[in-house]
Amino acid sequence: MHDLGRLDELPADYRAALARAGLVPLWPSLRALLPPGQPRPATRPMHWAYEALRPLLMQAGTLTPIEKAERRVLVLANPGFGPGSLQASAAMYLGMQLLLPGEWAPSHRHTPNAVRMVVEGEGAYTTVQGQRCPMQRGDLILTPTGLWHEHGHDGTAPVVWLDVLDLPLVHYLEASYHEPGERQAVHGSASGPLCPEGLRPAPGFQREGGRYPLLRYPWADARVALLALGERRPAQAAVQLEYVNPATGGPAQNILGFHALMLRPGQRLALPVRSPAAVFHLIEGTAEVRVGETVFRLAEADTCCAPGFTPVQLANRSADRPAFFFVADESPLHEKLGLIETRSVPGASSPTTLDPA
Ligand code: GTQ
Repeated sequence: MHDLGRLDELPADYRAALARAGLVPLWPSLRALLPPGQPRPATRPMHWAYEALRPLLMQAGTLTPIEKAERRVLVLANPGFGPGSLQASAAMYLGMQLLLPGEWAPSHRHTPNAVRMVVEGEGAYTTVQGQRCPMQRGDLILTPTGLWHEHGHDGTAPVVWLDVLDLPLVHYLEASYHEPGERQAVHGSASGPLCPEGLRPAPGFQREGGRYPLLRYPWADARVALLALGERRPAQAAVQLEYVNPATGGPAQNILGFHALMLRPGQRLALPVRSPAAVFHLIEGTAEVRVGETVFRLAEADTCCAPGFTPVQLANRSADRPAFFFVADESPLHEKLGLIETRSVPGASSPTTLDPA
């Protein structure tokens, strides 16, 4: 492929005239905008060890009272987006949030969708649109776009959770804002799954706020389901559950997708190369995550991210215990935009898939 003309090859007076007219020549930027063969993601493979992050988060607990923070969060910032980055990938924001006993993170609602993956501690809860969602380790709690939410803590030790939001995308679209609210009246508890597998609420009998009938996905249930799936399908490599919206059968939220994945003892799993970026959070066990040429060793509560179009391999470093991951990715967004791509792993012989249909 031949080189295209550069900006500095153009006469200075011509460049100045273009700038005055609000015009920019395309050709110096064409290859960066449309690189050959595949995108050049800004997202870098990154690993955030909980052991390193935790003391800094606890320090934030003494440095900044909740009233001065509203949400006491350290953002897992991907340096690929420059210093001061507030994103993990193009569409995903990750933050570790700390709530101390007795603290209160006041009610608000906003346009970005959020989920919480509970990392440590007992006794906290999120109230979503009047539904009280207890927070236990590994639970997934949804706060979809536009729903009121606030966090409280009746326990005795710090509670930490991982926030996953589509904030970078919504902000890029100039659609991000929030509204502060009053403390919510609680009129229900989202303490268990609404329906067993194969059943879903019939229209007219849905809980209030029927677009999102399920707001809390308890880890205890997901873990049991993964173990059962692994046992019943011994030949299946990827033992994986998707968090879905029982009202639609589709992804739990519109923009980001969420899965729970189990690696059998000693298992190594090569994931298909896909267009969306992905985040891997180790709920339980000990694991290795290989992202392209980069290898991360994950301990419990560690988080890492992988750009799209990059081979990812997961491995369980334990020979006798399963490992459990929470996976977040941008696949619902790519599906909706018609951009989703799955490619063969390099070295494999099957052809590149450009059209998932
Ligand atoms: O808990 O509502 O990490 O509004 C970032 C923005 C958490 C929250 C974040 C938020 C929240």
